[in-house]
Amino acid sequence: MSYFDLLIRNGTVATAADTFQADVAVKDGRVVALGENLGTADHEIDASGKLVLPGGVEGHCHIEQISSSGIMTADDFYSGTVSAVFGGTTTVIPFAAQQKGASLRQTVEDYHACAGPKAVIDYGFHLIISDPSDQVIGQELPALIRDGFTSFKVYMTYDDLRLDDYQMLEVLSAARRNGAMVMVHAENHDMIRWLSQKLLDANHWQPQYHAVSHSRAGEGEAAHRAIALSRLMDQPILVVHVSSEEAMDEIRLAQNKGLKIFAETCPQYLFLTAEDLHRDGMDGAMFCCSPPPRGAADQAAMWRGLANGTFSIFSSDHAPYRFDDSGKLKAGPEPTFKQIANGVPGIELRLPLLFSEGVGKGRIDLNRFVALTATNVAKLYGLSPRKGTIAVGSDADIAIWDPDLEQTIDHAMLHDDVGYTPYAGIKIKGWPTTVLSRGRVVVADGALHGSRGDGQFLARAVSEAAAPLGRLEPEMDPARNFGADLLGR
Ligand code: DUC
Ligand code: ZN
Ligand code: ZN
Repeated sequence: MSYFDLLIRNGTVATAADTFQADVAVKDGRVVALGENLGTADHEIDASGKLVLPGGVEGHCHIEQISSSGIMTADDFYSGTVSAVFGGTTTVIPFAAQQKGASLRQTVEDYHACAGPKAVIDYGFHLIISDPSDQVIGQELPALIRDGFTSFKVYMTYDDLRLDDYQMLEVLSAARRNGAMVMVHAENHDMIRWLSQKLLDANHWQPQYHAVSHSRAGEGEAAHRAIALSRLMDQPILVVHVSSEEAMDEIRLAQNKGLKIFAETCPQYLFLTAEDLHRDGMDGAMFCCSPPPRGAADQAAMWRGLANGTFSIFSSDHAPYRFDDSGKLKAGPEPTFKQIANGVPGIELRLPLLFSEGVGKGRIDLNRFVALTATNVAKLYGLSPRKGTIAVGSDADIAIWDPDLEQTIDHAMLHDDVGYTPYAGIKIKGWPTTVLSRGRVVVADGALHGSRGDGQFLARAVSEAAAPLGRLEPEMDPARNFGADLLGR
């Protein structure tokens, strides 16, 4: 019997900070040593010629979630986490989504019951708040934040989810009082509503008009407004799934002023365009997501933002709906663009796509890749340093990559239950061939070794990133507004 349970030998280790040659020793599910000549272990993996990277942390995915219009995602917690781990992701943070009128606590219990017996890798939950009643804001939310649900998403659009600006301020104020990260879906609701109505009135119902109805101007305006609300409350936000240069510029401007505005973009905004929604028949429905894919200039802007730090994280926004009457075509064989479930799958390809086109083509370096896909996600959402890095004491969540493996994407190589991939036909180089979760091999050479229920729930800490700047607007500063303490903290 050796002291170590596992040694990963001869690999090139990369973290968000450094790339170096080292063996990695694991005991009781954690990394316990990095170095040379570490001795022997019960189990050894030869990583010669391979990259040894932290397993990805997926900060934005929808699993076993029923949409506000009543459509169930194709993936449950088994297929969703299996698909994730085959693509090098070892932690997922999907949503526990509150339906209007429902208790948040009950919502969380329901998602726990689904995830516990099925998840193959570790998971936490963000909350989606669609009904910020006094009970939710005053009682349920503070208690849930204490229990490790330290981030939540709010929507500025969608009839059944959207909050008005007043409600957004209430949520931001609760986040400030209790310490939580607020994720914002930023699109102008009435611009979408008006454009959609006019398009439908003119009989423009096909999938491509989805992209027309979700304008760049509407995304930019909402990002600007969300930033103003965040500034007034002195409460950081994270703008999710940024698709347009216009929204990105608003975020960059705010960051340049020193505001804590974080942002995320996704594969669909790098690899798809609005042209994909024009495909034959109803095929364009497979590419309908919100915000929609844009154009080449926006794609180039997203790459710039990934490289220059405007975006802290890269997430899939995996929102998988089958291309049949259980999903995209639930409203009938020719639904209007308003009836098509919004979302594209991407949980398995998130890392390989970014690795191939980002690291492989020199747009970002390997350390930035690790930061965007793992380390920063863990930091922003209260999982660091347990997750998202390879360091002594961290969980041994590790993906061993063959950087030279070339493949052409085809849905048959993936493990989700969606039935299609929007990225079919793209040639990629690099794939994680062995993936470990807490030191256990979950994937090796194309085979699954993990089981249902192996994943553990992660109660998350409050992240540093969610802490207010302490830079109050004059109107919110009791010393300058006749003593009124409007923030209550
Ligand atoms: N847009 C969202 O806001 N969520 C899920 C998928 C999508 O397209
Ligand atoms: Zn969203
Ligand atoms: Zn989403």
